[in-house]
Amino acid sequence: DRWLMTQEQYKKDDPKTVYYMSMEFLMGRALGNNLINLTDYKEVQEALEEMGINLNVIEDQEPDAALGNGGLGRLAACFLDSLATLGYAAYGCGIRYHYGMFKQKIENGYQVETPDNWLKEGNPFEIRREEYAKEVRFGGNIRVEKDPKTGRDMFIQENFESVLAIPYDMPIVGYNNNLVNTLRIWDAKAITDFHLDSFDRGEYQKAVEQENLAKTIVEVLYPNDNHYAGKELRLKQQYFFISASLQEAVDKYLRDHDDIHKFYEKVTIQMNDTHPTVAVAELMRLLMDEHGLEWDEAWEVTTKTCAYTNHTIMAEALEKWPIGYLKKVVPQLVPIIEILDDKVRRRFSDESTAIIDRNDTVHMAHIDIHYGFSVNGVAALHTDILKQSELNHFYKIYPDKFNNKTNGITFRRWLLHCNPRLTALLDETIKDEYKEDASKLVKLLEYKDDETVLKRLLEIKKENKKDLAAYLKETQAIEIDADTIFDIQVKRLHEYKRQQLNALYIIDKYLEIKEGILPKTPITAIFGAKAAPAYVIAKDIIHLILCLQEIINNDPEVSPYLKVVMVENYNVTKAEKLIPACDISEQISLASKEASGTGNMKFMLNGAVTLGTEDGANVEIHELVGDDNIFVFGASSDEVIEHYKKADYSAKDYYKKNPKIKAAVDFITGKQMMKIGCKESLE
Ligand code: 26Q
Repeated sequence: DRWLMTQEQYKKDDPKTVYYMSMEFLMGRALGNNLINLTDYKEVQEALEEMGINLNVIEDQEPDAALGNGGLGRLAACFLDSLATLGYAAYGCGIRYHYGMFKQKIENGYQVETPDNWLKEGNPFEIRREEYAKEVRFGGNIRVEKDPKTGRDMFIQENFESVLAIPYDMPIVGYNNNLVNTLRIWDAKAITDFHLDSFDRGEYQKAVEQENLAKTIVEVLYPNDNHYAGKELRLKQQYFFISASLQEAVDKYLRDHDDIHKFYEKVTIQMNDTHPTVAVAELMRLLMDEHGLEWDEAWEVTTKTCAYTNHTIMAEALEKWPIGYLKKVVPQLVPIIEILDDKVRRRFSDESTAIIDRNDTVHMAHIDIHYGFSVNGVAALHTDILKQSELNHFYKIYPDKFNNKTNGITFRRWLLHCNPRLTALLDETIKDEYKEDASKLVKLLEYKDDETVLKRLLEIKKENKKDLAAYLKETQAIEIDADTIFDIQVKRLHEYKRQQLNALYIIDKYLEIKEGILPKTPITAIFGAKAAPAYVIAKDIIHLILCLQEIINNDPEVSPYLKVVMVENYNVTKAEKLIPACDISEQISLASKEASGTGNMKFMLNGAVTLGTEDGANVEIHELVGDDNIFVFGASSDEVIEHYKKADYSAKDYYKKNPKIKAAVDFITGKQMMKIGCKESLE
């Protein structure tokens, strides 16, 4: 009822609508979060309790909706919660992958990937909307014809394959405001039923191919995080959900408005990284071919509608497509992209801002920057780096387009739902404004010398740690002690995030303990991380951590003081259990590389101290929480960038000069590791 009411209200009020376009929405579970946002969690919990049913047990039946890799996908999910809570008319638009992020098993010291069949038992949190189905066309060739009336060139797509895009809507419940927005994810269905109506041979073949295309297109999420893989199927996925979403955005606008020239007054298309960039060309195409606008008119509407968020400066993550791929998959966009390139080249001679480069490769970020009205980074430092180095050429041309939007997290999932004990204490002390307005948390400072509140905080942390210990015992048969320091690094495995640095620290501690130098308080080092299946070094680092777990936990001299735990299959639900139980939050990326980070915020909110570098949003967290709560080390981003420029950093020199570093590195290839079958490639 609230969902329908919200949509009717939007229809009446006619506010501007934002379409958040994202290849990923890492939603996690819906049940507990929806109850929290409806402010019905406690009541339902108590009612079930009276019936002898534990709500947690019911929650545990729900699989995570893991339609994302990591930070970028989880950010999209947090934004949907916040947009609904703040009363914005917003849609999330994405893909209904039949298989989400792979499940990670640990077998004999290695990561093994298994498929995530999350829809196996049905999904009660979605409604199929057959009535909004859209046709999406792929491939074929383009015939140019003069329109006899206008004399304009018309681009006609022939010999294409079609897929029917069918939307499924999931409710996004706002917190305590009776509003419900929509996440619309598209599934694919073949248009022709080849059993019935395709008798002649050519048609039959085509029908089979279309059936196959529909099946493969939404089959699985690409499991790469912060790494570009130029796969044709990925491009098909991108065009599939973008074309369907834009067709619906335009149709919806025209149901209530008659002047398509003013589309931008009521619609913003926000692109989550460059993955949805075909939207720029597709919107141009729809406006010209389907709605009769001239090039200049379509251009004006498009450039006032589209906006782009950048999430990385790393070269290996920048999306570039050979024009040949685009000709094969989306030939209808190629003439448009060529004109977009031509216009840029006429205005700016600088090769570095071209859309199609000399090797006939299309730079997706360049399309977004030239043809969108906004380019934002995701933390102050990251935006500065974009402006001053990575995208400096563009910043000089379009200084006003660049802006910062430091990432954030929803307090509903990352505090109210995952940490009911801390929530209760906050409710008792600072009441509940902070649930909708994070800045109200500062009120807690009034209690900074209040012994009873401080004691409660310690007790809450201890209880959460006991819960985590019980959970790890039950799920992985690992025993840890809640009286030790829980030192946690959970995030995707990536060299720049430096789990290997944490591993070296653990080896150093191990060697110290062996020499009789004991830590004041015993340490439990906890990791959780998935490696992209083809990322060999990342998999080696997981193997290293698992070998350390084996050696250290089974060494009776060391294990009373140090233990290592690799949590299997780290995901949103496990994050909700780990984060409230953390003492030390590891945020140790090589400065300049982590655009923002969002785990850093979740841990800080739940009362862990941070050990981190001056990277991403750590910088802003540092300014807010001060030196008592975040312990900063390592090179600054300026220093790192300088080292790259001069190419003057030699890891080997540190290895040679520093005996502790040498001992830790040598341990990795030493006898003990080989004895437990640790593979030699770690060398
Ligand atoms: C690209 C092409 C082909 C296949 C996959 C991809 C791909 C997929 C996912 C490229 C990048 C990603 C994910 C990037 C990501 O998660 N970036 C993170 O975004 C967070 C939210 O802004 C930041 O907090 C992190 O710092 C940033 O690493």
